[in-house]
Amino acid sequence: MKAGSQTTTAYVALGANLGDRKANIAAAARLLDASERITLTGVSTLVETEPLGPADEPEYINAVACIETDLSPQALFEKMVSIEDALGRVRGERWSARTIDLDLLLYGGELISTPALTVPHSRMHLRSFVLKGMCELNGELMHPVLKRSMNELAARLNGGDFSLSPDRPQLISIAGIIGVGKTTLAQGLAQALGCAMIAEAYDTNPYMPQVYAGRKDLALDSQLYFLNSRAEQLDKDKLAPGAVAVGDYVFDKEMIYATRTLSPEQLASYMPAHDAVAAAVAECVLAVYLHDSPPACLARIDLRNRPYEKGIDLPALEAFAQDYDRLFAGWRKCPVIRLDAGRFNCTDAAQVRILADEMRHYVWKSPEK
Ligand code: A4P
Ligand code: MG
Repeated sequence: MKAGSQTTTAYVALGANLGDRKANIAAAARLLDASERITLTGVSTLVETEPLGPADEPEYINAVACIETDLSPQALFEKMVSIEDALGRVRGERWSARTIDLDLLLYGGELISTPALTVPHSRMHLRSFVLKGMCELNGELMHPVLKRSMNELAARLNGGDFSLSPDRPQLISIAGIIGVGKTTLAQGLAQALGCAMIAEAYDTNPYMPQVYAGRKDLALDSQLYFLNSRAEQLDKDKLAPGAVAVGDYVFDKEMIYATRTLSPEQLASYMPAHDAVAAAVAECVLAVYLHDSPPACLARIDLRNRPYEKGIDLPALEAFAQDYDRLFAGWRKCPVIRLDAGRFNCTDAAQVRILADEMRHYVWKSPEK
């Protein structure tokens, strides 16, 4: 590179699932570095990854390269295509197996949207095989559109790789313990996104007041009522593919509540009913885990003053908080946005709108008409 020239830091995703995959990645990095006006400054650890997309594809080796360049984004992209060609890339179907794939992830903080080039890469925030490499190279770097660090974006995926598909209902589920503000947030988000809201049938459960008043013998009826009403609301065949909806609960809370509130005998009767409907329930494409300290949630419960919630105490809320933490520690079904209700005000329309805008990048969006 010419001395004194202004350079930009750019990040390039490297992927290969044909031939000698490691050698192809190494050769691509070498060819980038050997290119005029490009200096390679780092390559992340090579990782072997399951193919995202069509089944029956060979596994990938992925990595991320960091470069300094004074080429324009378009010229850099052309150079990347010529390196793919030099390494024998044969262009077949989209997402078909390839000796090498080079994608431009970031070019400084620039936003580029042309027919040939979208930067930041439009799917990088959904792919752990990209974000892990980014975190190694510069975890604190901000995504210029999402305004979140690479570390934070990677944590949302918990090691998973996701793609957006119009074939699934675009269900966004808000999760968290009683009193944390799920319904308020779901209402605000549905309004900001201009989509349907699915509200838990909380007040209509005829058994709830008695169960809260100590009628343990009715716990199974109450749980089955919730199970059936949730399964009906979230039935995959009823929610339209591609349509966005926000729910104020995550279906998986069923098992948390069943395990905490049912006796072993009741749980044994409950499980077959659960398993019979669970498979027909639409899985969310995005979860929001709203959390707050159990005492703060208890204060909100006191404030709303529902008669049958009087019996809820701190140890019970703490137990549920632990269950939710455990659920999301192992969650791999979809990306999870964690929100601290102590800092995020669910009733602040401006804050909710910003969150809604961020969430649009995690749901499939119909092409502009
Ligand atoms: N394009 C637009 N923006 C960019 C950009 N920032 N970087 C256009 C690169 N290309 C960009 O690319 C398809 C079109 O995207 C081009 O016309 C380009 O102008 P391509 O490289 O010709 O074809 P592709 O790679 O099959 O498609 P695409 O959309 O780049 O697919 P992806 O997103 O790269 O996915 N699973 C694992 N585990 N690891 C992988 O690396 N990669 C893919 C391909 C699928 N599954 C994978 C992996
Ligand atoms: Mg590509």
